[in-house]
Amino acid sequence: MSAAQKCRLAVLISGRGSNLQALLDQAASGELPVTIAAVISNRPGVQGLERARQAGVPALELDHKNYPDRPAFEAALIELIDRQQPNLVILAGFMRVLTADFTEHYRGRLLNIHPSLLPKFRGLHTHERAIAAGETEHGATIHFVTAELDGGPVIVQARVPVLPDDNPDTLAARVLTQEHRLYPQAIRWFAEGRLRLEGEQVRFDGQPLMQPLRLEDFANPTEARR
Ligand code: NHR
Ligand code: GAR
Repeated sequence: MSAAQKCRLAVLISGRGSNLQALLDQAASGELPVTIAAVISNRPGVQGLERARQAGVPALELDHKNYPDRPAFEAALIELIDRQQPNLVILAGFMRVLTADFTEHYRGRLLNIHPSLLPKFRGLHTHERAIAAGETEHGATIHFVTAELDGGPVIVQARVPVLPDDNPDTLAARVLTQEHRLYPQAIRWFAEGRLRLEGEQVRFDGQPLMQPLRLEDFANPTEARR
């Protein structure tokens, strides 16, 4: 990728696509120096595909139910993704576990957003579990994807308080607002060449990252940007 050539993204989704929308909006406004080459959903007819079409981005369906097993689905998925020639592959609410063959193929150029402060609460139903555990703080994490589910090297996190009256939906909404700022920031760093994976080590501006970056150390308050 030369400076003149924008980072090409393939975005993988399974549903609503609100994180995708944040990327589409920032790519359109020029805030995010990327080209969204395609959006791919393993579930047909989801809202995220419509969001892509509205933005003039190719919206592709690859229904996992049409394949006999995970490896067969993933072989087709790899072929479809590679045809888009992306520099970076983004999981944005993508809900299928990926095999090591897939994660190795895209090692160092595959990111996920997970709705918890990893390593806490890997897997599903994170908001419900954070409340049940009595956490006072929760959030979202961007990490490089490896074969270990939600276990790849962490890049950056956004934190929110858990309030006494929260239920999983109110907490999820608070986290989601931060997700929409968190993913564009991490992708911008990757597109600018500031972020890379070296072995198991994340490097940011050439330095090994000893702990996750914190979004609040970078992002301006929304008010200040207006
Ligand atoms: N694959 C690997 N190898 N590593 C990761 O870190 C991955 C991954 C695939 C998806 C996203 C993830 C999350 O952030 C993700 C990270 C789906 C499941 C799951 O159990 C778990 C974690 C994540 C996504 N999916 C069920 C399955 O059988 C299906 C659930 C459904 O369809 O509703 O694949 O949380
Ligand atoms: C987001 O909260 C994302 O962090 C989470 O699903 C939601 C997708 O919302 N991802 C996972 O739970 C991955 N297993 P969106 O489709 O509106 O972006």
